[in-house]
Amino acid sequence: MTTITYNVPAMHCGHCIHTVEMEVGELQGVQSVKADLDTKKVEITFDAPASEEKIKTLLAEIEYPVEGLITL
Ligand SMILES: [Cu+2]
Repeated sequence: MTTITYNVPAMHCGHCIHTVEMEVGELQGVQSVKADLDTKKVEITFDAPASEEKIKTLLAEIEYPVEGLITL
């Protein structure tokens, strides 16, 4: 199990938070998604078959590109 935190500055309202949590949450292998509007951070816990690459690709596709990784 891996937990990563991404910086996603394109999130600007509750709808964005909902969309990001729902879309990423539907990726197979993703255990939990917590998006925070104030900090623009998304914390994702996942296992295979999900991967950082798949998560980043998905976020780019739904117009919420990852701008940085906050390492823990
Ligand atoms: Cu929004």
